[in-house]
Amino acid sequence: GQVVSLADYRPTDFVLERVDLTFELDPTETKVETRLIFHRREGADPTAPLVLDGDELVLTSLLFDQIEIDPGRYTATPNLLTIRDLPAAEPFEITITTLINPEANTQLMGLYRSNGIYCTQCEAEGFRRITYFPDRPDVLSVYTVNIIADKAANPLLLSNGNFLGGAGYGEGKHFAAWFDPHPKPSYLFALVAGDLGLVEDTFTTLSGREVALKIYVEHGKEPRASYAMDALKRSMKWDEDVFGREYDLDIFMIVAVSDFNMGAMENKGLNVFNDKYVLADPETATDADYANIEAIIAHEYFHNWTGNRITCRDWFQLCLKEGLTVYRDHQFSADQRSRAVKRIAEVRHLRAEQFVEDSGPLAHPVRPNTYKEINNFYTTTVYEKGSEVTGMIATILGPDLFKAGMDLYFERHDGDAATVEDFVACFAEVSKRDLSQFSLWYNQAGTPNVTVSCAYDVGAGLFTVDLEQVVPPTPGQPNKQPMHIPLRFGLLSAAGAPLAAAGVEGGEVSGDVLHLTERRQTFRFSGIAERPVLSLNRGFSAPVVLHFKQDSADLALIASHDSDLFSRWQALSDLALPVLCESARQTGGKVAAKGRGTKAKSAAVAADPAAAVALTKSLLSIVGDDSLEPAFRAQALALPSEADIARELGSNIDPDAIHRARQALVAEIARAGLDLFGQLVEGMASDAPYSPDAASAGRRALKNAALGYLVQAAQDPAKAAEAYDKADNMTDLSHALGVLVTYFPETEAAQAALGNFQTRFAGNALVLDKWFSVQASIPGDGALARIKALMSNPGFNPANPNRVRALIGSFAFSNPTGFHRADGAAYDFMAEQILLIDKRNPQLAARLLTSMRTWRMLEPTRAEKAKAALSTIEKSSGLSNDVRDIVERMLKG
Ligand code: DPP
Ligand code: ZN
Repeated sequence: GQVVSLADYRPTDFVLERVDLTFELDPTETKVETRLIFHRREGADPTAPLVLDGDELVLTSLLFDQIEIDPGRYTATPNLLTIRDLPAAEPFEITITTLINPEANTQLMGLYRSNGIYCTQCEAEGFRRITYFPDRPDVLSVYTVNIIADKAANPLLLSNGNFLGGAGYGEGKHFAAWFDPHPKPSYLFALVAGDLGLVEDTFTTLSGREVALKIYVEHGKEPRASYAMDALKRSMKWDEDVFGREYDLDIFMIVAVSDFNMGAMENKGLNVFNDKYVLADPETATDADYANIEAIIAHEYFHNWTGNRITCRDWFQLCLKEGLTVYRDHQFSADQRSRAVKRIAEVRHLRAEQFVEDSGPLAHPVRPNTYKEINNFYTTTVYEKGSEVTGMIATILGPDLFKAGMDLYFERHDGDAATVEDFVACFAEVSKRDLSQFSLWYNQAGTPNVTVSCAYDVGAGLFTVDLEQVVPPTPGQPNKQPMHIPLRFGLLSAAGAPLAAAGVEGGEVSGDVLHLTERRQTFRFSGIAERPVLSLNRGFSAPVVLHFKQDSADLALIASHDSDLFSRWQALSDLALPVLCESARQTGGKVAAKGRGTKAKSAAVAADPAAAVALTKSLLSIVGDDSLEPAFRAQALALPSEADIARELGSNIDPDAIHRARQALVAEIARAGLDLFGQLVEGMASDAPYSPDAASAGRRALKNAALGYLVQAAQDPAKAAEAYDKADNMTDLSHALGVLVTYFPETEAAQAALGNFQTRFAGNALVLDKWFSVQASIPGDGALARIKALMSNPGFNPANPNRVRALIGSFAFSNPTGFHRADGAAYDFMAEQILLIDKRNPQLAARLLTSMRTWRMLEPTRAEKAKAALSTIEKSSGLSNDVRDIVERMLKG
């Protein structure tokens, strides 16, 4: 693949005035007629040819101003159409006819078929698989779309914008015409045709316009779309209330399809969703599913302003719409649910995914400078770190100036294809702050490490905080400049009360935000009457790794008294991680297969007895504190994950040792908290009918977390089996199944539950994904054989991305001991699977391949085996650009 560079950006030579598309739909031979009206851009080279993108296209006719074009004036390949001798100034019309095969389109990019439904996915470069086109986000145009199709099979014909009209078309066909008045780039084009059920509602906007809301799902699934509809209406209202953004068409449609590479797509007026993020009812969806649906419905809706009205100049600016829109959907969810709990979940996810990406071979800036395959940049760095960067702007400016900056951005750039610079300039302007150092967050990859040390001088009443920041080298960026890092903080007295300083020197401190801008910086707080405990990076105000050796007593104080719930959770985590790491180091690589449990158990506690005791005590007191919301207490009980421990260790990773260390600590806490967990399982239970609201979900989360500990303390599946039998909603049912299957996989109880679940939900693919996923995640060497057996289960369909992610994805991403088995067999299996999947769906293959991005952190034996498997992939012929790009970057250096 070719390297595309940000530095090479230049506008097109031709301006596209309008687009008229006519589709004659056919499963294998769809005819697409595209009429494009262009004029040469003022100042452009008067002899420059028109160069249009294509991808696997077949050109059947080409007209210039309605007349067949002279063959000497153009060159067509499946990937490129070049037309020469075009007018210097006046507008002209190009009419292109292509033939495409939706049924054969297994990449799920462009126009394809999902369960008999025609649908499209055009971001980033799928439109060029439909017709030759200037397929780049800075080419905005208005579209008219005519769809002709067999009426019986496709009663529904949809595209962007407003419905113009429709009629019969002879021979059992009919047609529909749509017009989208809002200029848009081709990646926001959408077409859907087929036979679907409909759920309808309306929303009245702040200016009093009534918008028709339509959600299309497979027939019979309509009742499962009501939560999505509710989430949509709440999203529309919230964007008006919080960002002053009103919807701009008379109709907003969502179509749920079952074969989809991403979560969903924000096409103008016609969102297409992975049905996993639309369909929910208590019997089939978990609390987490409901929360995801709410977040993704909101995310795609919010794109209407951040992405569609204001789009990206080029794909390097992807974070401009994605990071910002993730920030917006996070704020929405925080307002709908518990802000602190939401923040904890976000940070867990950020660390588990983005920090890992940022410290490995795939690290790249939030705004990359180059790419070989743009599909590989829909990453957690662009999305989640992009959101964090937006959040830091809000932290630095404060809510009022942040709002003013957003308002300016919407006003100034509505209708534009904008850049990150345009965005940042709005905030610099309203705040009169120089944000040039801050902009390094967009351009420098790598998670900053901030080392902290404190000193207190009782005589002088002076508290000194030394900070040092180091941004590690990342691919292509060996040397880094210091960043502007906004750290929220507080000082606590020994009793846990806030301590105020009389003054501060050494740098900017505004309100509760300390601005670290130098490589090394010392902040001196004066007038401090007693030794304070520093609570730093409250709310995770900056996405950095703190190296701050606070002793267990200080951490315990923060855990029990901080005014910031996030910090309380973080302190617990900081108490747990050293214990877990030390224990993993001690048992790593030298424990025989027999007797692991006992050795590990003693190791967990022996590693640092004081810390282990402080942790257990703090943890149980938080979990037992009825004044705290149950969802928060459940987060506390979740403990750092195996991936968290691996990241903390950083190198020479032995996933088995990490697993043992974590299990030992779980056992220790289960033993110490036995009575409390018993009480919680009873006390958090409810007889009320299921409701997905945050408070009810929080109670279930705490109950289920406590149940998990209880079952492990007893080393007996009976309580989980009982919970499975009693469950009256999918949250409780799938949790009980998970506990049974994860901890007691070979028992009769686990097998019975698996059998029951499979029978009960036969025919419901989304629920069976949970059945595949839970089995794919069972730890240990037996996992690989289980995966292979499950692949021949009739419910497994390798053509459906959700199924592949549920089985192979869960194995690779969520089963460290199974996937990283010491003999490397799972790496070889994954290499085989990647090569097979790549033939069908390169995007999916490339995404699965990133599961091996941490290979260099593994202990040497595993690392060698992982490298060999990656080399096998690299040497294979016929790799897609997607997989080639990822495997080459992973092996480089
Ligand atoms: N559909 C994806 C998202 O909304 C890409 N735009 O993030
Ligand atoms: Zn998005």
